[in-house]
Amino acid sequence: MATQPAEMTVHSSQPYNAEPPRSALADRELTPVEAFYHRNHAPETPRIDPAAWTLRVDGLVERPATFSLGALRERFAEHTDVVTLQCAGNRRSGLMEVADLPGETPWGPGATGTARWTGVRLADVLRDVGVDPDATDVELVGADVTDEPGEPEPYTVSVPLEKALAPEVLLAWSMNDELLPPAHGAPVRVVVPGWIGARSVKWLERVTVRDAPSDGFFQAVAYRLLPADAAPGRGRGVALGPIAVNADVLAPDDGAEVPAGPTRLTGYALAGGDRTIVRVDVSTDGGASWVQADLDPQAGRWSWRLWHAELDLPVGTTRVVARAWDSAGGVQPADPAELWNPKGYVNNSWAHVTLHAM
Ligand SMILES: Nc1nc2c(c(=O)[nH]1)N[C@H]1C(S)=C(S)[C@@H](COP(=O)(O)O)O[C@H]1N2
Ligand SMILES: [Mo]
Repeated sequence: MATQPAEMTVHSSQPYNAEPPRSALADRELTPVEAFYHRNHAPETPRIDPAAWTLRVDGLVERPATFSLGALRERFAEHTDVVTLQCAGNRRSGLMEVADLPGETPWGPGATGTARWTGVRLADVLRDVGVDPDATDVELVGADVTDEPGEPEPYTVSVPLEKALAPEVLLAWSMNDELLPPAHGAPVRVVVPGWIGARSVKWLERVTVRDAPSDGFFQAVAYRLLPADAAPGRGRGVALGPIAVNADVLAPDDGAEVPAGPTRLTGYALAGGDRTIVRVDVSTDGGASWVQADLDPQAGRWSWRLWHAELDLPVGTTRVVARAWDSAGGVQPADPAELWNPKGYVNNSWAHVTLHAM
């Protein structure tokens, strides 16, 4: 059944940056492609002929190789997994309420989504070409050229070899059982489960095995966590990798008017790296007391965990907050002011919506 296109909030058109409203994500294991956020750094979406596309695999490997899409599909076993992507800038607007972040996209709650991805394992491709013993990192290069570094540069990042060899990392050509759309990286994108969206390179063209992280702008300068008083610069701060435990309320919407009395609240929680979500707490008194939400089973090992809770809302305005706990006992911090950083990443402070009950 065709889904109605969601009302996306468009933050910019070139590059195209857009996010769905909470309601388009609520109560769905899979986010429809039409409602999946778009996060781009180049003004133009590459349009690549899948029949002409090739993937170059080189660097510290025994047998550098070039694969066509057909060769990838013939040579390596196909794998499908449900995986949540989340931009490191998701919920940045909450940090902007603490202090301004000039030039950064003011993402709300929607720079995240979950899809079923099909492709081959990056690990299988790397084993096929033979990785040198002194390799440590795998650079991933997209076809899109961005001006953000000051001079034109293809979108380039890297992941440590250990993650690149993990079975969950896919080179995917399909999203929710359809061919990957051009906007989401056709013909082939990387999917790096548990890691910030920036590492899941779209329009993949080249994989280079190295003995150091990529020098690409989006590895060496952007997507790095800086102390609050530091200025961004090459090699400064820490390159973000695994996602930090996060959660949000997806329904009712922030600012919604609802009938007083029992109200069903739903949302998602996502643990980063190889952690899992073990608990979600909800509070209507600013965190003085908490009730535990019910957790749905996960659609996949690397997908978000949907949760729901029934609250008894009194007439008037209630601010509802929620926080998730992961399997290492990690929990979301209360206050975005504790987290504010000069590029505005990783706002995983308590989720909140304000509801008006009548
Ligand atoms: N080639 C390329 N890959 C990219 C990007 C990009 O700008 N160019 N953006 C990254 C970021 S920051 C995120 S959060 C995800 C977004 O994927 P989506 O647009 O399919 O949601 O793609 C990542 N891969
Ligand atoms: Mo991102």
